[in-house]
Amino acid sequence: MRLGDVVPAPELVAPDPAADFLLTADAVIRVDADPAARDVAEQLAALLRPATGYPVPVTDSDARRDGSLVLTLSNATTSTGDAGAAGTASTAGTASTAGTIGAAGTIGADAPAEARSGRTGTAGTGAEAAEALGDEGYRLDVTGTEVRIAAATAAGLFHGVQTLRQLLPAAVESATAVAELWAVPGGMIVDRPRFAYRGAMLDVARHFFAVDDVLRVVDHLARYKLNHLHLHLTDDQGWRIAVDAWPRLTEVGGATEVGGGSGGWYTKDDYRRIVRYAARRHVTVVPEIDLPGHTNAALVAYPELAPGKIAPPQYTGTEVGFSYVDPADERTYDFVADVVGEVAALTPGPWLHLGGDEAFKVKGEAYTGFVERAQRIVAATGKTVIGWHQLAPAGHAEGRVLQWWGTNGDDPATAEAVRRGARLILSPANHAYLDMKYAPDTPIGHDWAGLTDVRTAYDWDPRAHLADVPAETVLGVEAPLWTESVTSLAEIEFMLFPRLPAVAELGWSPRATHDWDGFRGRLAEHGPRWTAAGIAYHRSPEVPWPAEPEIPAPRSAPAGSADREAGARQL
Ligand code: TNX
Repeated sequence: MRLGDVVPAPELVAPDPAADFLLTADAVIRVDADPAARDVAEQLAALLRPATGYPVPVTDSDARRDGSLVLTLSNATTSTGDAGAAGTASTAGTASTAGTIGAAGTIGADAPAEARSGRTGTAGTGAEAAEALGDEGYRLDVTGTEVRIAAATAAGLFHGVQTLRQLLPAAVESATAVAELWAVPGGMIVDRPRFAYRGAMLDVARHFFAVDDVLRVVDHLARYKLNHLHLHLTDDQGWRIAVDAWPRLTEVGGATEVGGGSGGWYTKDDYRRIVRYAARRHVTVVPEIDLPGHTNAALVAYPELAPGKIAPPQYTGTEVGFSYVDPADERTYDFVADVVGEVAALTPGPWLHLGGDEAFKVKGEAYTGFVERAQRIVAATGKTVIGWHQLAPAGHAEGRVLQWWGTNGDDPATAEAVRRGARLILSPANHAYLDMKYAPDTPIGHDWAGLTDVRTAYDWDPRAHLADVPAETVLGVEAPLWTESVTSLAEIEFMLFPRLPAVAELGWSPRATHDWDGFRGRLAEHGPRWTAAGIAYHRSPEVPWPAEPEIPAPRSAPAGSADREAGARQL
């Protein structure tokens, strides 16, 4: 591994080839006495133990004991390598150069403007450094004697751990112990995100996915420093979240899915489990209740919400745009208030997504009037509204965010909503929709927005994508996975990998690092990691994957893996 071979590309990389670190059986993690930091340390230990077979105890940083891995919230910079010294190592030649670090440890004037804006101060000293690292940044120092991750927050430490994970050999992803030299390339990384909102969406409505599948998707997000999981919880084909005041939503509305399967739904405890698991990984859950369209499952359960009060038939097909809750009936707003209220109460994050897309039969003022009322209902719960960009014509609500999913990059209604105060999440369907096929022969997926190979997923700029909107109104990016044709975890992973890391890099890395050739080279090294982690990915021909298998044999090799064993030292 080289120090810069990280996805998403770090902001600043200063390799020191003389300072490689070797993780050995006596490794100890020392961490500050802060519960959230301690939890990150425990997660690092849990990551290292299976593959290394080492005990990797976690201790307090004030314990009188050497620790080879150090996680620290305070004292962000009294680390082994001071930034000045490390800064003399040129970043030129690393794949992910985002500017250089000056001799005094300041982020150099040649760093990209966006990397510096609002981030004065140095990467090298005391409180200023912590401030420079922000809410999610971290600094990683690797020397011959220790690995030190410093950050202002536990989230920053967590992201630093994900970087360290990628700097270890691919075999670190193995669930069983393997013989390997656990070397980490020496030097320093200072890193922080370009955008505050970096997400992926999973549609659990078209096909239902069990809690454990969702947790694994959270792991995938966390690996690539994505910090939001948007769950599309309701649609024509199924209602997936329990609402106490309206129990038939799940009992009746949860029993269907595309293709006629038996569907499923999350109890409140299931949902809490997802939220908790995500929070530990510094991922915020964004629940979506899609209104007023995409509501057939709710109408089957409660015909009183349907126009004409007549229950429609269950729907397990894949058409869109035909269903809607009756915007002219007061009962509809009781329903919205109950559902939004219960979902908001279950959700610690600040967002609540109202959908709003493809409500073709609710037109003009009926639509904007419904949305404005629904926005007020959300605001009353203390949450901030997100909606698909179709919400644009409705009046502004404090803080609201529109999620752009168009394909032409030009929408006067959205630009006007931004002028009235809306902010944006970018999910252009022709780049960021992970349900699009990679190529004509991709066995699952759609092609209505075109084919999306890895380069297409990677080659766009969220800040410059939409016409007539100021760059600073872009909160970030999200990669949605709609699941009309996606039926299993393996299929989810096939669509996510390798494109999810491409979108993650757009969300995290400074624009100055953007380089297709550099990206695909770095990405290629992740193939063996995914294999070791049991992730079935799409071997896109655009990426120079190393030959598989690359992973040393497990301690007890499964039958038929004799060729894997060859060359691997058995423990
Ligand atoms: C459009 S994108 C939809 C979804 C479909 C998707 C399929 C959006 C907000 N609505 O209902 O699942 O296309 O790609």
